[in-house]
Amino acid sequence: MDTSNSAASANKATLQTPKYPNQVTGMYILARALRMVGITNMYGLVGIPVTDFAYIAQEQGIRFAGFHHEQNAGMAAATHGYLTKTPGVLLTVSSLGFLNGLTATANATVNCYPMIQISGSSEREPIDLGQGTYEGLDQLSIAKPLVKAAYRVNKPEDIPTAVVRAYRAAISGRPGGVYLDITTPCLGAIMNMADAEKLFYKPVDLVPAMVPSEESVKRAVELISSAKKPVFLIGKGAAYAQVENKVKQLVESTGIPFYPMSMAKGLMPDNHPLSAISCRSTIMQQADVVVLIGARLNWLLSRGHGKWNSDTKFVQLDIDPQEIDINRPIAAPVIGDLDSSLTAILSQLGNHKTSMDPAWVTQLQAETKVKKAKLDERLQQNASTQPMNHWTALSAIKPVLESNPDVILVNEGANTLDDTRDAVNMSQPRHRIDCATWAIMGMGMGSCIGAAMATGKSVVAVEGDSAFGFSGMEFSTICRFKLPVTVVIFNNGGIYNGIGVNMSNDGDPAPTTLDVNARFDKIGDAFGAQTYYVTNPADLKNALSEAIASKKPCLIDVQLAADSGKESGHIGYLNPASLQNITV
Ligand code: ADP
Ligand code: TZD
Ligand code: MG
Repeated sequence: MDTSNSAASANKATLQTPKYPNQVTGMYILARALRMVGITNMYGLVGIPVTDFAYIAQEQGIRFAGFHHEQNAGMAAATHGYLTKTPGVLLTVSSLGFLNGLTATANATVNCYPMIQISGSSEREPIDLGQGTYEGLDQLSIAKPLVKAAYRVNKPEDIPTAVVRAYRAAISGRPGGVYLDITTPCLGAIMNMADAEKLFYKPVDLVPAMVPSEESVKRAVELISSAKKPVFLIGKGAAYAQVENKVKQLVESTGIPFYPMSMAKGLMPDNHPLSAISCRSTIMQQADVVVLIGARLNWLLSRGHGKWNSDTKFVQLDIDPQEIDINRPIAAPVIGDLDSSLTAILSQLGNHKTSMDPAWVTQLQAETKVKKAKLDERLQQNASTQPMNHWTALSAIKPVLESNPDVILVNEGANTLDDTRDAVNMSQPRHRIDCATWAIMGMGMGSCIGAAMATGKSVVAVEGDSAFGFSGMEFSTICRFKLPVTVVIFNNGGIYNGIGVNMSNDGDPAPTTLDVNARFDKIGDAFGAQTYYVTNPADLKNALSEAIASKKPCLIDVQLAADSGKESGHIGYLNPASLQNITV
């Protein structure tokens, strides 16, 4: 007899035929409240005190994805939020489970992704008195500085209000991570069902439009119209806001070139005639007016300094007034949601003539042509190198991904990130998800799962071997949920590469060294996936095409040379300089 199965069905029966039909718990109220605001998915890892809640949520129609580690579940929730414009939900247990998940909630906050982390917490009194209770931790205080908003719920009557507040906080204004702390006594508290029913309500206008002032729009339109060398600089805020149609109209009606940040690639096709994606330095040095559309002038844009021309004037379209003037004076801030701001700008621009110098566009187009030829040559030159390097592998991957534009690309690593971003053209909005603002590793498998579940689309992850290690165990989750996800691992045997030299000669691996002979494909075998181990570009191309077409979990271990890749990829200059001779 299969005892585990009968135990599972007995458990289910108990849940579906409550012992006390007229009474409900805080757990039930929480599941219902989440459904009332439209939550359909939850990502997490259960245990005391949230196991039964996850079962009840499933029963209430919320798809629950159970993970091996909370950080990965949190990355999935954050990606779900980014792709759907509704908060992704993460469920964690108390203490370490909460802390593991909080890393992802903090990362979501930094990236402006809407998500809600719901964590069970121990009863208050022994925590407040430091009496050593089970998984006791003052979670609310720890979460507060790292998230957009944090609330604790002590009474079941307060749950619906708390859920609506968390939802509004995650999504309104600049999106971010919200923490909802629900105590064990609250989850287990019993209420009369009729009284509980009265608590639920459908909130009105959950995502209110925020319309910019007429004056700010006028100022921006005048500046754009007066520019000789203008550029639209598009960030992931625009991808999140789903304003691709308005951006297209803006670019095409004015003829002004655009430059996308990494996750805004594809909002306008990278190979559009007005794409200036290869002309970053020229834009920084020569553009006279740059219009930031849902992009921050943060470290990814040298904080407005470095190569930037000190005379460049900025227009900035953002929802957050506190984003203005933080690194450079902003000549024309337009504060509002992007949809409203772009609508207003488009309607006024029609009445203005632009002053753009036509030579500006031809100059950028000529530079784009030269840069494209250089990239093609680089791919060509490396196309048959043995053992493969990053560019050999990308010469095989690029045509496959570009001919499957509807596949979502997840990408992390150092060289694996930089080279894939530069090599693979995107042509659809929100089809590139990467390490983003904090440049963190560990978003890979969670983002694949969140992207596949939120959209139903196929996903390909291109992962460095180090990057994959942060969340690799979740390949098992991809398999359990039978998701159409292909994970491609670039194995060069280390962080940046596999040739680091240990300066003590004690026989231990160097700090950046992993294992160039590791067979990652066998991890896929363990979970029943289709797997491939490839050592040449022809096999890689076939494997990737077959894997995408299968719409099943697949893992491709790509053997690279240990000396492929340089320290920190493109951002080695951020390292403090050492006076010693170090081989990485
Ligand atoms: P990137 O990394 O692509 O440059 P950032 O994450 O730095 O993008 O910037 C995104 C910006 O978009 C943030 O400043 C955020 O406040 C803004 N933003 C997010 N959603 C909206 C929206 N709906 N309307 C206007 N601005 C938004
Ligand atoms: N830890 C976390 C959470 N984020 C980080 N960014 C790092 C450590 C440091 N780091 C990078 O910035 S890139 C990287 C690490 C560990 C991995 C690079 O190696 P890889 O890719 O194998 O993923 P390449 O192709 O070998 O460069
Ligand atoms: Mg590596």
